[in-house]
Amino acid sequence: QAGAQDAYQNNPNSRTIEVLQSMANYYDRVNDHWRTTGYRKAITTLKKQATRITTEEEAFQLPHIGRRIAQKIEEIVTTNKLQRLEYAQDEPMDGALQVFLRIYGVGNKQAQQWVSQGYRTLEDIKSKAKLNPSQRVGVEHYDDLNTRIPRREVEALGAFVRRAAARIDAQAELIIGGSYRRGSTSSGDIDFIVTKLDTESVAQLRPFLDELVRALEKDGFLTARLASFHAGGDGSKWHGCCVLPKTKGINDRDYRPVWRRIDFLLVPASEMGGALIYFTGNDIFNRSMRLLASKKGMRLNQRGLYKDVIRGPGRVRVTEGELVEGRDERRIFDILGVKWREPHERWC
Ligand code: DCP
Ligand code: MG
Ligand code: MN
Repeated sequence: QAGAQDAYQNNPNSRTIEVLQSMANYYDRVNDHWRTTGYRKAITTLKKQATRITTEEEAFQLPHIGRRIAQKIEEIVTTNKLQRLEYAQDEPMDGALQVFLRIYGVGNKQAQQWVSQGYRTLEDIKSKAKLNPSQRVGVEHYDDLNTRIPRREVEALGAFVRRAAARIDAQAELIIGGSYRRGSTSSGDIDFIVTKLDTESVAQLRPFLDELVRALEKDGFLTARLASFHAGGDGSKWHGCCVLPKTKGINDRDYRPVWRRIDFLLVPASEMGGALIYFTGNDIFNRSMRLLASKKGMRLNQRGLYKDVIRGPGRVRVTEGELVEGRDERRIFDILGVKWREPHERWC
């Protein structure tokens, strides 16, 4: 997907990786996070191999590859396919479930409920299911919102937003994070990190965001506001949809408005380092950094790195700890004792 990640095309295990990726995608669609992560880690390991891995035993020796995935690797090499994947793709019930799970704002429980109510197609959902406003947007713009955004369009969307931002407050700074910052050739959405010099709280940034959103809605650029999947709003996140107007060299041939997902994340300057790490991802890289911090008696979250965190039984946190570093991304790596990794190296 991303620049550095394309290297596997020339990898001796590229076919195996491709099939395992389909399995990971399948488990991702059915929200099986555990198996999705297992497959993604195995893929990361395989991408690093210089030789072709052909047997279960060979595969099992490698890091992050367990017995079951090792068996599947041998099956792929021997038969050029994977029985389990073909079952997954054949299950018609599952087909509907997978379609529903890709609607914005729809989780496993909701999707399964619709399947058990006898709904099978998006048309069924559109005409018969009870939808909240976010899910309604998700259904109406299903194809657009499930299409990845080419990097050049992410840049054009970014330029549009920056121009509007500069008219409101020349001091405001907007950084595109997420997969774009990791160098991906395409992104699922556009993630804006919004900050300003000398800010120490989200509240100091909120008026700017409110004004920016109003201006972009007036321009017809922002087309919908979406409820956050994960509740617990401190007002630091804004989710919605946007449409790039006709722009030369980007979408001017046979123009039609294409709906894209856009996120704004408000980050005070004092927390920029923690936020940059978190919102650059990817999610698995973040998980490993957090785990590392916790092993060193520290805690890493999207606001910074904390020390003297006291944990009780089951690693449950007893105290918040003291902030060690929030502002500087590099220093957080340093204090954790890990070598600095450029954003494009952070996909595992
Ligand atoms: N993130 C995370 N854990 C999650 C969700 C997000 O650590 N469960 C972090 C890492 C992500 C970043 O937030 O890189 C942005 O989230 P996105 O869902 O937008 O993911 P990406 O930008 O990485 O990928 P995509 O191209 O699909 O948007
Ligand atoms: Mg993203
Ligand atoms: Mn996002």
